[in-house]
Amino acid sequence: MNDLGKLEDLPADYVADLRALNLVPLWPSLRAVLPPKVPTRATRATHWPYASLKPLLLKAGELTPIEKAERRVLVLANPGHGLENMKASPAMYLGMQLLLPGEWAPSHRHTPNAVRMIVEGEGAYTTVDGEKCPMSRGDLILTPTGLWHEHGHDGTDPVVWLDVLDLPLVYYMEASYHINGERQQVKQGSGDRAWTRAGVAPTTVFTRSDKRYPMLRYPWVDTRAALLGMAADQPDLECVQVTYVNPETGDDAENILGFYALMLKPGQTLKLPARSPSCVFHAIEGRADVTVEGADQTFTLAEADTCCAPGYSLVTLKNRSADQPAFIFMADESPLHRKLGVYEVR
Ligand code: GTQ
Repeated sequence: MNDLGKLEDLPADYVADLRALNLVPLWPSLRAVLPPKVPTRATRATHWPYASLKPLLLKAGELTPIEKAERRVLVLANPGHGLENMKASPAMYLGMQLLLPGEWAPSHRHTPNAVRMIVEGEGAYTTVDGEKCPMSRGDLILTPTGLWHEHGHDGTDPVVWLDVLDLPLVYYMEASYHINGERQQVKQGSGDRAWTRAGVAPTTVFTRSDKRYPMLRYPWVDTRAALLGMAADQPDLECVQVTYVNPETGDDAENILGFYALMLKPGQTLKLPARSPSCVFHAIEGRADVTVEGADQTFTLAEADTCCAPGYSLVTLKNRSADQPAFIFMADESPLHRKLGVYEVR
């Protein structure tokens, strides 16, 4: 079964004749592209500690003015994919972006979807599709495919956020491009206010706005309160987790990547099932040990640290604190896997 013919088994002139016609024999590569039972994964379990990354990001602020960078970002690249390919996983790109007081990252739109998870600093904002979204620690702000977005900063201290984009996938599809635009006219109001109270929602016959993304900002205060409420009301609930959704449709907030917030109860150890999509973990509050099956070490995720795990691996999360909850932001490739019909839980 496993002894398929090799390329070297074939006469060199035959292989040359094939190549001249842009033809390739399948059998020497069949096992590589369809390995038995478990996919080959280039994605390596990788940890990006914030404490070591932050000084280098601030240094980028000194070295490169925003006008020369447009977006001042250090990319969290997975060595398994080759650093220059700027992938955290097959479909996920991660970047830590710095904006200094008074700086402006000009308006553009692009085909990849993005979200920002705010890591630290106050006073910055992103204007998305004309809506001004203030940035505070732990907030999640969407910039879905095709929507204009630009970043500004009226505060006094550096602001840092984590960008999560489906850029590697969209680039692979040869569908990645951007368009530069003018400074946006800010419209009144904020989408998230209409959806602040779960259980009451805008009556669609009156409010239909043709917006595919009615909610662009998910304030951390609300997400955190939901997690604490769930944990208090359902003491037996193992996995205290919420999914960031489009409140109008209940679907995932974006089309390709999925976003979640998880609370680890004091002292809790949580085993996540092995699933086909790769996953990213980012500590919003508290510290957690992240053990990825097959990886030979356990990462201690300190506040603002980020790590990733390849698909099809068991991940165990352990809250390092015995008396405080820990809050983890997660991003994964589940919506993509589900849409393609390859989603699996092992
Ligand atoms: O802030 O618009 O990390 O366009 C990469 C590409 C951030 C952004 C990134 C981008 C942005």
